[in-house]
Amino acid sequence: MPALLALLLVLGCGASQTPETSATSDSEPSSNTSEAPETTDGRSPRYTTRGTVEEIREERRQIIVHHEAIPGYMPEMTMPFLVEDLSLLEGLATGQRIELTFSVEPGGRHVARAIRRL
Ligand SMILES: [Cu+2]
Repeated sequence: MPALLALLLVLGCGASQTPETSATSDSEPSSNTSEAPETTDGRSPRYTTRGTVEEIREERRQIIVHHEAIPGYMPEMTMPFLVEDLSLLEGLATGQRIELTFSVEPGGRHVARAIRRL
């Protein structure tokens, strides 16, 4: 059930694009050009939003966050973010309010880059 829920959440995300059918590595994850995203290294777009920690899945390097609307990118929703750096999870618990910075990687993966407790 949780796995299915997560899948549905991923599919419901604003930047959804099927990785398997769009395997061209240098194509943009979405054609949304209404608002230029903040970038730090000229590669992956980054966004910062606020939200609430819904679930922490350290063993899957995943955190489920209910985030606020991100103008020009995504509406308010609950969705998973990949956590490559597990130290970002230190001190976090379900229900914690956070400010989250994430990047959008090729294939539409959303990777947490910074998490600040509010
Ligand atoms: Cu989202």
